[in-house]
Amino acid sequence: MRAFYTVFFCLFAAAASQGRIIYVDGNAPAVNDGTSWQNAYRYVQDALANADYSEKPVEIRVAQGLYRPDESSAEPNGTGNRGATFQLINAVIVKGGYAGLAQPDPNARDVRVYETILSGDLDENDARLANPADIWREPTRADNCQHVVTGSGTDGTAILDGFTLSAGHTSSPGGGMYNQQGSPTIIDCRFTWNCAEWGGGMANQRSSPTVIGCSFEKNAGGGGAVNNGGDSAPKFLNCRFIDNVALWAGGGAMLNGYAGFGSTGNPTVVNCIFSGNWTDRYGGAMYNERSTPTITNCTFSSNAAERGGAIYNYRDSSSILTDCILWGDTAKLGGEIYLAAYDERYPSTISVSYSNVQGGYEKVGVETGCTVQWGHGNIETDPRFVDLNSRDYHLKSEGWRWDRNWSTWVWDDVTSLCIDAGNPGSPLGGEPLTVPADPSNKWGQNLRINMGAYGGSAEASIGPHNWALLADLSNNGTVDLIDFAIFSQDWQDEGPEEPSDLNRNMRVDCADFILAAYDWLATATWVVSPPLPARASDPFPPDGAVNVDTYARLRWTPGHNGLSHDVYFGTDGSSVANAKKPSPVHVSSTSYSVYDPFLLENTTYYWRIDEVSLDGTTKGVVWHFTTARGIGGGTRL
Ligand SMILES: [Ca+2]
Ligand SMILES: [Ca+2]
Ligand SMILES: [Ca+2]
Ligand SMILES: [Ca+2]
Repeated sequence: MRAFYTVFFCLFAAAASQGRIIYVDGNAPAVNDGTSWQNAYRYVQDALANADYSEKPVEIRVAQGLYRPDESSAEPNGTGNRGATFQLINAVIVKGGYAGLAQPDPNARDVRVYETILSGDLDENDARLANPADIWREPTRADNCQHVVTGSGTDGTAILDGFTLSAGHTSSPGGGMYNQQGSPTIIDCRFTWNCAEWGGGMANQRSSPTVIGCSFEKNAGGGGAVNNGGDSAPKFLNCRFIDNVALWAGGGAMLNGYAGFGSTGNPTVVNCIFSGNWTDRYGGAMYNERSTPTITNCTFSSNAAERGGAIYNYRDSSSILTDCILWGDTAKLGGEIYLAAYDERYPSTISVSYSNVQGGYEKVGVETGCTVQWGHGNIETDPRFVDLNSRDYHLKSEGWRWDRNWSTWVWDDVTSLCIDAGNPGSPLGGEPLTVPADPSNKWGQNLRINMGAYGGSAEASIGPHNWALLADLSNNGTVDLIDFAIFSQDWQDEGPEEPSDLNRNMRVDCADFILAAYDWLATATWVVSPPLPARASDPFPPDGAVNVDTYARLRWTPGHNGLSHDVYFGTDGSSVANAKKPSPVHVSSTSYSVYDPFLLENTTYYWRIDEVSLDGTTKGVVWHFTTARGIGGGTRL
């Protein structure tokens, strides 16, 4: 799948860039024909109009600055028409982020440094807001254009690359971008402060755009950032969904399908981060209705809802989660996942495997008739994100971890259990096998794909040596009969991403079994042996006591974690010291910390208490005492 995106992207990017280039720069000195930076158009609409009747492919380069869809050379002050929109065109790539005439090299490109904004604020009067939940009723937005960009009627050769889309505002779907039967390619764009009834940032109706490397921040609507309906099957790869809010229905970041709106939305979501999205309804990050999203290598954290802090599946929905992390989301019901039924005929399901889900299987909210398919390899443990405050969801590692602030590989004092814990049969994708500072893998080793948004990417953390085991299919830290059972289930299966396909050649056979055999009965380094019980102490009669009554009973203070006590007792000190079960001096195994011996007068006895737990035995020290010379002659204990 990852390879597909790369090929797809390169193909069309290359094709489009071989055609003629049209230039746009709002700072161009005069109204021009767009043939060079010096002769650049001032308005994006002029370039689109030119491209529309030109021989394809065409590339449009847009310099930094702000562009509105109602402005053109014919209407330099804008028409104020709320229906104005930037309509994408097949075989036309529109690229923002150029330095333009403001810099010595106008072709210098950096989409963040030379931000190129497509804005729906036609009257330039939008009030600044702190909370995206306030956009909907904000009067200064009522005059904004409805869809900043429209991709309707396009295919993947219509490409938008490197823009900020902002201030779209509509009581219909798709404030930032609306696609009706259109499947454009959207790369490296930022959707922010857009608002719509459905899909504040983007709405897809019978549309399957490919959305790569985009961020959706602080958009609002039913489905705060994105709504997918009408059997749309868009692809979201390497995207970030941050602080979006669903004002109704739910899906702080994404709403797939909705009964009042139309059929289903079945997106493929890979390597995406969902953080800080919220709704006081259902699905902090994602709401699914009659929909089947496929979610792979994604991280959900700090999303919030009334039900389903991360994901809410309703009415005949079934999502498939693999290699994901759902941690730190909150809801009254179903902190991470909630499954709701419309009625008994339309239950919903979710399939989860090789994922780290807070609360685990038990905390999934499940209504009557709904089912959780809890697959192999799920774990529940602190994912050890680098920093929650700055939302750095890279995974800490004592091997190597990508530091996004310094753009270099560093290491931490702990290692995330999500590293090398993804599906063993999944290709590593873009994960590095080594880092430049460690070409021979002295400090790290990459065996399997990681869980979370950076799994399968060039920024995937590398664990220390022997951190995980290739054949630990159950992710419990050892390779044993549980893994063998999974292996048996997969035996002779063919196809991608079978967990037991350890050499990842699409077939589970003897070659994989040999790899599994290498790991047989091995233990991952992170498996810490449970503590043995503490030693028994505080003997009674006290160690070395004399003149002890022959009716005395032995007592001691049990060691912490001890479940039972092996009592060794006799008159030969070295026998008691060295005895192991079975032995004549092993006189009792008891859960009580008391033993009633038969004692003779004037005799020295030796005893030892071993504390026993399921994890092992802690041998005690040898104590001794001596009994009194005659009945009644000693101290009554
Ligand atoms: Ca406005
Ligand atoms: Ca890995
Ligand atoms: Ca295992
Ligand atoms: Ca194989």
